[in-house]
Amino acid sequence: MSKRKAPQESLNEGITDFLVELANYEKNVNRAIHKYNAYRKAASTIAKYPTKIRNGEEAKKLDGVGAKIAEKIDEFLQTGKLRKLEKIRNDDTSSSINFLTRVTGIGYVLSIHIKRLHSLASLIHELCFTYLVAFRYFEEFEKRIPRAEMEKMETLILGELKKIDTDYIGTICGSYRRGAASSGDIDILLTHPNYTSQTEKQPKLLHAVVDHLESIGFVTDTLSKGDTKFMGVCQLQQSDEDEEEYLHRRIDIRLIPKDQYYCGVLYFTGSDIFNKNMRTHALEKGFTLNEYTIRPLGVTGMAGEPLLVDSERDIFEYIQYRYREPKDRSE
Ligand code: DCP
Ligand code: MG
Ligand code: MN
Repeated sequence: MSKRKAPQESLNEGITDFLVELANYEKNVNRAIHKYNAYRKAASTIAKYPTKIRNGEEAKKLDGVGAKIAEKIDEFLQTGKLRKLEKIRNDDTSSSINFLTRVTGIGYVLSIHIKRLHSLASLIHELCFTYLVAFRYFEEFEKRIPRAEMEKMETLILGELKKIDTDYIGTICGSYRRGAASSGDIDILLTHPNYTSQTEKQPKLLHAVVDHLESIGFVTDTLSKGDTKFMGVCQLQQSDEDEEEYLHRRIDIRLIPKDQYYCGVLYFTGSDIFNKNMRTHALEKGFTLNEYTIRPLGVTGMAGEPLLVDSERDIFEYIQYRYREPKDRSE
């Protein structure tokens, strides 16, 4: 995987950072997905802008930067901060909602309980436990994971997978696969030739991996564990050459049927903006694409049977989209 750090990347970092923070606030706290998209779009345009932005007026000429965002850019450039953001950061409710949605996946805990009709007592138990784990590692989860540490974890995880069963296929997706210099968490996709959308569910394939990673001390805590998705905490063990101890990191593991694996890999490699653009293009070409399948749309707009997919490239080809390496999928 290529090591990439464009020199101009930090030119307008102050601006893109505050836009991304506002985006996450709108999504997680206000559930305002349109505002989230607007901030993300502006951030992504500005990130690619080759020179240092001097004022809002200059930024407004760019795609996706409107009057309101331009105003915020002016305030930020003139005062070095943003009152709106200061207020959000100081508001306990919003920062804890933000933190909990991002880190613990409580929405996911709720969804498995609703699907399986567990008792209320076990829901309460699980939520409390989730919150406890999240708070225990609050500060560690705020820190990004350097690429070198991600590489170590990739080697360890893929090596352990083969020890359990050589037929497992695993991919570390997310920002790491896109070549990012640092990542917020570890996103692992897992599949096995015995498991397809035509076979029974096979939670054992997921649980065997989680249990094994726990037994070697790599997975330290569980936030939630379903049939196909595990959310938890992991930590690399300190080795003799290492000076300092590694931090606890958020880890997500998803088990995906083999025939849906590459749609999954594509989706979980992102970025979210790239996914959105690719889905829009797919629709224009008469296909519907999601994290599981790609299906042709009939004249009535009804989706047909899933198409055969054996690589990410297949998906690009179906919709006549120029193939892009993961590192070129920021939007
Ligand atoms: N994803 C998406 N839409 C969402 C959430 C996620 O398309 N609303 C996809 C694209 C992401 C991938 O899932 O790249 C993984 O989600 P993460 O939140 O872990 O995002 P990243 O790995 O890209 O960034 P980070 O380094 O912050 O973890
Ligand atoms: Mg990630
Ligand atoms: Mn993730």
